[in-house]
Amino acid sequence: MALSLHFHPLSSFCHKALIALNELDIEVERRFLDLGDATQRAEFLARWPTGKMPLLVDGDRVVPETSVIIEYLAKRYGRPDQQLVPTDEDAAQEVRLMDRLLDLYVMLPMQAIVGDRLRAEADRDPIAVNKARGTLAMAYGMLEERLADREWAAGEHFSMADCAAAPSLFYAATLVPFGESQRRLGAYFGRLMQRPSVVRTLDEARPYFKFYPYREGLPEAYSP
Ligand SMILES: N[C@@H](CCC(=O)N[C@@H](CS)C(=O)NCC(=O)O)C(=O)O
Repeated sequence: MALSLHFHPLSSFCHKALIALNELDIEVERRFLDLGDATQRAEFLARWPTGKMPLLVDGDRVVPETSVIIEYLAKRYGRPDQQLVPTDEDAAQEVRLMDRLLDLYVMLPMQAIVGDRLRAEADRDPIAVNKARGTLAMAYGMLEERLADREWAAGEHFSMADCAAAPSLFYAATLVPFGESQRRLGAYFGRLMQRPSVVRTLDEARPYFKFYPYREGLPEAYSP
């Protein structure tokens, strides 16, 4: 097996893929990607034009996009008892829906807010940041409702949707804390933070949290 993953240890989407790798017990060669380095950036863009990480490379095959990477790994290299995307079609559809909701309405607005903070002050966009904060609040409300009848994001079993939830909520909570009325969401986040695949991923990222601009809001266990 010649699997490698191009990643950065602080990146939330990379955490999503790493959590899945841990769940599936798959070891890959990890290639640290520094997109701030012009040579690495040019090489990476030549391989995958969106320039988005993580990127899985399997021999000659390039596998982009976290949800596609996770399904690819689970189908080809996962154990049959590790169904991050269930074989039952209805259950699989719920996993894919929750995965999309978490990527689009938690991960992306969180990224937008953090990205804004990393810009020079003159280039910041408070309107976009406010909108992103509103999206996070909306998503928390939606998750609170959906968690009424389930332990994990898409049902009774840990799935690809939880791989998306853990890093997105980990960082999003530093920007918009969970509300008093969002108890199910808070409890769910607690379960995620205890999941061994998540603990391992966050532990490995620990030396880098000092570079996260909203580090003061990180859970105490990961406070630099
Ligand atoms: N839809 C993509 C999103 C990946 C993504 O946004 N990755 C971020 C890091 S968390 C990235 O590569 N950012 C670098 C850039 O935009 O230049 C996926 O699911 O893989």
